[in-house]
Amino acid sequence: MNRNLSMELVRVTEAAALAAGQWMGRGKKEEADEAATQAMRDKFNSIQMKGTVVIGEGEMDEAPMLFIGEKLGTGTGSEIDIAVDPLEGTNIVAAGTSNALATIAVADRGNLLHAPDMYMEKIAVGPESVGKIDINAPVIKNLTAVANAKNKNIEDLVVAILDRERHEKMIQEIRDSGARIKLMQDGDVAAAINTAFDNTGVDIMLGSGGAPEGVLAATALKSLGGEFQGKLLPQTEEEKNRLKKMGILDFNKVLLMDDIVKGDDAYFVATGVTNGELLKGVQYKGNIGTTHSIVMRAKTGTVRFIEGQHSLINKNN
Ligand code: VTB
Ligand code: MG
Ligand code: MG
Repeated sequence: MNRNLSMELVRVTEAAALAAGQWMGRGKKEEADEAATQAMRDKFNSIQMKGTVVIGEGEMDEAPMLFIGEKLGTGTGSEIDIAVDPLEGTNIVAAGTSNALATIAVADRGNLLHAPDMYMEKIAVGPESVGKIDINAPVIKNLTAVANAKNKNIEDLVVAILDRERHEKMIQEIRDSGARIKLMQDGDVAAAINTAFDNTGVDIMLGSGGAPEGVLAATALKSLGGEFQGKLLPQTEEEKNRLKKMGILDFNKVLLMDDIVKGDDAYFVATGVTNGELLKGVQYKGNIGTTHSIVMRAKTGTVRFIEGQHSLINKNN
């Protein structure tokens, strides 16, 4: 892939964030999602590439979502795999809370996990804890390992986990270990990335969330030198059949970072929609929209923070 692709990709998430940010706090998550999706699709289609969505939200008939199998780009240039979440955190935007992102990951064709939109069990950590975690190990073991790796007491750790009933047991185990918790309403992509930045105050992310979000987080952590492990969690026979159709037969397989993102020619890009620990949300003033994005490439490990000022009247921005 051409390294200049990174700027093209930032335009895509910036456009989605600028569109979705208008819906902050209006209680309308579907409208926010649709605005992000449309903007993303439009911008993607102006990039010279042969892109295919391999994991995202929705399948074929669920328009206007960017569906799995959808072709994006001008149809000329390199063949690439795309993972998308035009608006990661629709409820976040509807409520105006923290950590909503417009986000995408791309890699050479065949290199991103192709899976249905279902739940995935996840564990994510930053660079210091690489090689110390195991998604199948008890919570206490992972937390002890991360505390040791980071030269912290277990009581000093902050574990990010989605506030869901399905996590009741895990939350109790975290509390029993003595570690502290950041319960999230949504936004596990941001939480996973946060583990790689000390100043965000998140040491590890645990629990299950969306599989597309898992692929996005894994690509980011590959670029950041962290670690991500996942396990797909089909809930029904129908979901198992969808997995089989996509060629995934061993449902219990631990998906290591290289199983989710093969090789290292991959990009992760996100633009903040609402304020988060790492990225600010979109700010509007008159005809100007200001965005904050992060762009990374696994191959080089370069991480760029990009602030954009966009004219909201010039439609060609
Ligand atoms: C998580 C969360 C996302 O979906 O992946 C979640 O991080 C998983 O689904 O922001 P449930 O809401 O059913 O737990 C989101 O909330 C939305 O994509
Ligand atoms: Mg979404
Ligand atoms: Mg999402």
